[in-house]
Amino acid sequence: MESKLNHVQTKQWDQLFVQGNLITLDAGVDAGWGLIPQGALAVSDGRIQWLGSMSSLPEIDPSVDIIDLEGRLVSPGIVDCHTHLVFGGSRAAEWQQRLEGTSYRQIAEQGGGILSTVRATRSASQDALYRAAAARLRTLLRAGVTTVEIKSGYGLDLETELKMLRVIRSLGETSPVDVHATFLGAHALPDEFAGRPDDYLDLVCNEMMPAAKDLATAVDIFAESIAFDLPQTERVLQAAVDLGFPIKIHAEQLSHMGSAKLAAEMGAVSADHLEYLQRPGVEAMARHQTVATLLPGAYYFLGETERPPVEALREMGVPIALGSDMNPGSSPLMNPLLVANMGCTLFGLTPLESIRGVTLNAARALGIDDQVGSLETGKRADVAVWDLDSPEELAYLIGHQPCTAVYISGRPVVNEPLDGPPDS
Ligand code: DI6
Ligand code: FE
Repeated sequence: MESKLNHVQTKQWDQLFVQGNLITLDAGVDAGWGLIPQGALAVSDGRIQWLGSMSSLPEIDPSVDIIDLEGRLVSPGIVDCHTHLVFGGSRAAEWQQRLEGTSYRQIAEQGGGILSTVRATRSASQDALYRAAAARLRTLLRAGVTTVEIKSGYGLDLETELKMLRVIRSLGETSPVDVHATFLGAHALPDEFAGRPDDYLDLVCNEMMPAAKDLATAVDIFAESIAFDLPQTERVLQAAVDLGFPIKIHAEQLSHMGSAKLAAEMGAVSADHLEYLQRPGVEAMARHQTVATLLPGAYYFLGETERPPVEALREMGVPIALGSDMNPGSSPLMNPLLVANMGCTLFGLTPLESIRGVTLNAARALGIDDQVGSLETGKRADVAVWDLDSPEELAYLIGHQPCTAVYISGRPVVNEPLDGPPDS
């Protein structure tokens, strides 16, 4: 170890972060937080070149840009691996209807729900969609999010699905956040195809999906009694596989259909929601190492009472990720630490499982865990700095915003001055 360190050319480092309490989440170190108290982290070309304790730091070339973390907690940047943050309109009125007793399912069956957001998204300009989504993305960034997945699925026609995907591409170009687009044309059956789901899926598979090839990096489907059934799900996922897309699925959210098992067997990178997941689905996901992406915001906001089978997932070794599911209908949630808190309080995850869920396992749900999600040499220097004392506090405090700085590829993208004592 020592001799290797001595060979490090310090002057090749662009930046050196010093005096941070690092949570590496490096699975190779231990199965825990991978804590490095009083740690340092060196970056070149946007990648982590070295990390370790201050006491093992090699001699520092004076040309290195030094960032003093002043003893703060430092984690990998947060990865939000499941959002629908591009959409038109609002569903606040529908939420009030739900508070008065109408169910999410009833609203959907009356032509509201996803279809009401489809109408608003179709009539919104690309620019208006972009501006509304950019504001939401900024909220996530300030809260420590460095990578985000965003789904289409509120267009449900070729033109609007592509409009959404172009908005997602623009967000990736203009925001420092690393943005991953997922095509979700099979989110609901649009009005004009009422009673003709197979005709709609012809359009999804034969026209929309090939057209989305340059704009999206994965394909998702809402498999549910109010959306698409099992044979329809298989058809859409097979078309995606044939086009070379990684596949994801909204599975077992409101009822059990066996869709998580199907998707796992078809090689899905993740199956998401999973409140009604049963044992055979867990087993298939374990066998295929499909990531279980749990979305406690939707569980909370819909007043769901069926909990995903966390104990079975844990026992069988299924990797568990957490996402915000940020969307106007079932989870208008833009706070990743609250997602982690809900993972603990609502689903029974440990704070470590929750934080791993919004970092390393979320990266895995996007197939990019070789790039981001933990602090390890060779990975992108995506780093969040927190004004907190211990790692558990990341998932403990509710509604506080302790993120003081965010770096993406080593570049400072958020830098909040700490509130010090008043000047005397
Ligand atoms: N499940 C969800 O939670 C979101 N989509 C889905 O398939 C909700 C979408 C919405 O209600 O607008
Ligand atoms: Fe969703």
